[in-house]
Amino acid sequence: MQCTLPMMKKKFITLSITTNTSTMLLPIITYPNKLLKTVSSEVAMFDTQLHTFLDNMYETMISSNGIGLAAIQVAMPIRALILCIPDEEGNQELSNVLEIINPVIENTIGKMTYQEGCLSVPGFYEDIERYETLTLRYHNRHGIECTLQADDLLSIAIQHEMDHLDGKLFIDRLSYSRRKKFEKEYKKVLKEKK
Ligand code: QAP
Ligand code: CO
Repeated sequence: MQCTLPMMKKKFITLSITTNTSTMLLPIITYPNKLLKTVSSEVAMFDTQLHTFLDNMYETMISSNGIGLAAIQVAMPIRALILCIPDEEGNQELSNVLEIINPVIENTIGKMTYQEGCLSVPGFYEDIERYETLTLRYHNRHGIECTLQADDLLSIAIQHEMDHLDGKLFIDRLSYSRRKKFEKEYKKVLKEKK
């Protein structure tokens, strides 16, 4: 008994440190914050600092009920994004998380329309046309070069998040009249929130 008490104490401290560092939520920037217009820079260092940041992005995305998040949405202007497309049961498995760094679209096939939303434009959803299928080259968190073929929702989500890396939002792709309608409705909602 005299021996187990200090051991238990040590275990408790170690666990609490791990929990604290893995659940750091980052504030999500929302429209019309000008930071969302930033053209993000390429990632050069695939170090622990990047890994911690990606872990925090994941926690932030899941806790906000998102399926995708770009680094600039949490005020970090680097070309990094994460995605977690829900499975048939709507579960977002940790094993399905994609961390995409410095992505480049290599090839595209077809077009499709999907009703998109964005954590930085909460409460608004609009039909946007995107490529149906794409081939993507990117780096993973360790700096390893990867290739991926995506279609349907994953393809759309990749294009949506890649737009963020160039300072573009899905509402920037609306026609003039639909954008005007959006601005009017969004202003009204912002006023009501105050
Ligand atoms: C981007 O969007 C996306 O308005 C990810 O109140 C969207 O995770 C890719 C969200 C559609 C492909 C298709 C939005 C959560 C989440 C909201 C999101 C909201 C709560 C958006
Ligand atoms: Co978005």
